[in-house]
Amino acid sequence: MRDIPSSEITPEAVYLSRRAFLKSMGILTAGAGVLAACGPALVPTSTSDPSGEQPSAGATTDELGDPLNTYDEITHYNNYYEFSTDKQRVAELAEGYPTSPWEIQVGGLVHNPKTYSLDDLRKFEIEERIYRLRCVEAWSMVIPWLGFPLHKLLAEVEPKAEAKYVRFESVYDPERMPGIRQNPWYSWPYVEGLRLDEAMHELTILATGLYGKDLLPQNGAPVRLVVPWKYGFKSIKSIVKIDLVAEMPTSLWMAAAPNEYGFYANVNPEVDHPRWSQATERRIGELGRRPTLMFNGYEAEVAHLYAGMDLRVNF
Ligand SMILES: Nc1nc2c(c(=O)[nH]1)N[C@H]1C(S)=C(S)[C@@H](COP(=O)(O)O)O[C@H]1N2
Ligand SMILES: [Mo]
Repeated sequence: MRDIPSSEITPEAVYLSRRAFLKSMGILTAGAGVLAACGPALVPTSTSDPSGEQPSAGATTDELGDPLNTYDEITHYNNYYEFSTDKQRVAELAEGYPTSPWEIQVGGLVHNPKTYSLDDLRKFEIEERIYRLRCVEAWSMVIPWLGFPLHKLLAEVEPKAEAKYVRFESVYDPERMPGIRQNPWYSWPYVEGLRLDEAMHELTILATGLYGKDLLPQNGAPVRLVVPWKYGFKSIKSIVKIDLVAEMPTSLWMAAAPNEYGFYANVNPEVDHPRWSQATERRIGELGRRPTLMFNGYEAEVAHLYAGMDLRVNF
């Protein structure tokens, strides 16, 4: 999609096919009014949906034709170990978690280190991206995110030539996060990493919302990473720090169990987890199981990043 010229005079056919293409990829700019420059765009207005209404997104399916998960499913079945290891309790424990004001410090091997406020993040053009999220535990959802490509933020800070990886850190707040106190053996704060070319890929986004609304705390408000071709644990929530680094960062999961969770964590039906098969998955809301797709169905877009690599070694 980077190669599509944005010339001033776009013939209608080209425009329509571009729209159709972006739509087929689940990529369309959010409609006017959604996270527009005005209003408290990144500040959640409430932590529950008192009306119980199902909000709507720009499409009802992903590009493969599979339906979106409901807002209730996406906001009430969560992995966020800082709050709880019980997926169905995260929403209540995270309710009211303060996510404004917020700062992300972006630094390390960059020419222009910068601390981003919520107002700074609101200046990026927000797009809707309908992505599959495939957890390493072999369940999955289809989620209509709002966000912007991470490469746009990285371009502003200008990575130095020595920068080879990006390291992300989540907020560490044991006073307000009972899961940190209950699981002290993990190497908090939650840390994740990407190779720089993975971080620069057009599909890699910083998400600020879903279903046309700002993120709720349980989904990683006010801003989290989403890398759709990798297992869900790479999509780190509630980010406070991003560093460009020379060496491969050690993630919380690599530190916890290096034989089970590698750095790459690309969705791969042929490389099983030591304790379970990754060949199939349970789509939340469906009966039975469905086959897991190579790179979670994004093989055409990302396979070139791993050309010549042994994906069993680099799991
Ligand atoms: N900080 C932090 N980020 C996290 C996690 C976590 O426990 N803490 N869990 C990860 C895992 S395992 C998954 S599957 C996704 C779940 O995202 P969701 O709850 O928004 O669906 O978040 C990821 N990001
Ligand atoms: Mo996960």
